[in-house]
Amino acid sequence: MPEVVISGTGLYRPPHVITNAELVEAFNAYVALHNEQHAAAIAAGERAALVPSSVEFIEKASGIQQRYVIDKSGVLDPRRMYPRLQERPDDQLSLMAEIAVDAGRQALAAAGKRADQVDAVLCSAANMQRAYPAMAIEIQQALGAGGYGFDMNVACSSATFAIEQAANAVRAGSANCVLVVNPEITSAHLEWRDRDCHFIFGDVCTAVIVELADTATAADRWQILGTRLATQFSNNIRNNFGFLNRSEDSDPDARDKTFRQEGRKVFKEVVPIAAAHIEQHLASLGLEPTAVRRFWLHQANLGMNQLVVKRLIGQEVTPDVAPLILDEYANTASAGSVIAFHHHRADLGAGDTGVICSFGAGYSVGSVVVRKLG
Ligand code: CO8
Repeated sequence: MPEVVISGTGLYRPPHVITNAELVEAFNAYVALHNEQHAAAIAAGERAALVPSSVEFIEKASGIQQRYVIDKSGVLDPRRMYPRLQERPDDQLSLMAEIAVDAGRQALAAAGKRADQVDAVLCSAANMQRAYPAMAIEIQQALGAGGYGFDMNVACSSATFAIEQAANAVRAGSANCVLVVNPEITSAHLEWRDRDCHFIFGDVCTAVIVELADTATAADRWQILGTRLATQFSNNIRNNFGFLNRSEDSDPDARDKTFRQEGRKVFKEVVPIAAAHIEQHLASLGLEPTAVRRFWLHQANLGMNQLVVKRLIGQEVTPDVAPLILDEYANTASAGSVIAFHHHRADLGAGDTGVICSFGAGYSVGSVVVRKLG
């Protein structure tokens, strides 16, 4: 089997930051407006009053301090509470493609590759902006890449699942150099009016170059020792938005048409699944968890990551072992573990081993075990 490496990464970070204080202020203004507007129904017991959010809860429960978003004004407008984005004509680059091209160009530069050396583009994210043509094909054209492109979605595991598809394509010889992009515009599918989840997500796009080891020229190369994917159906994280909605005459603004979850159940159920998955994957490669220099984990919840790693290595988890980026970026769906890998690998040396691992809706878990080449 030919060796496959990750030879470059890129990161598009949106221009606007929403701090927890700003978020809570807007949410609480929305709550006050709502309760005032429905005062009679609330007093008659026909409708429940909404309850304010708090910065203390958000930081204690999740570890999130702020998030980046493509549009801030719409999200923080208590009379709107979702981003304000401009519809674009068909002959203009679409928004998801635009941020993917930005991240993709950075990854190409890091890998020392020209776009025309890319022969497959995988656009893998928790939400696609349209049904067709595939976002990946628009990105392929905008970059000037060759070969083929396709979209895929495994929610928060979209990036790791795509890295496996890329590595397999390179091993099988159907591509030599694959660009994986993860444009996550989570702000457009988050219910900012729901106290239980309004703080969770942020926007971002990551990009990864996966190529044949023989043709990789970057100094910073990470051999893919193995990938492992697993899924197990659960309704605990779900979004019913879809192409059948119109035919079903359902309300496009109904609560089930945006992200919703049973957060506590997800926390409890996914921690053991993720820890066992990583342990078994490492064992299949003849590796002990304690031999892993760094875990670049899915970034949904600080406590969740600490528990997963503690189960694996049996000791308190330091940022050196499992770096955190969710304090700055919040949960960026599939991009989180790749952002951690992007920001926190430069200090590792030749021979160091690490695990990129995602977990989330599906349920889905994907792990990529990598070793830095000298
Ligand atoms: N402010 C103040 N209090 C609050 C708030 C708030 N904002 N929200 C809830 N509370 C209250 C609750 O009402 C509850 O009160 P009480 O005890 O009186 O009933 C109390 O705080 C505790 O509430 P929870 O049990 O809900 O709180 P948790 O400690 O469980 O924390 C979390 C909630 C942070 C959501 C936590 O459960 C968590 O992080 N779970 C893991 C979630 C996870 O990993 N999800 C993966 C999701 S992402 C994914 O797979 C991608 C999907 C695709 C993305 C699509 C883009 C949008």
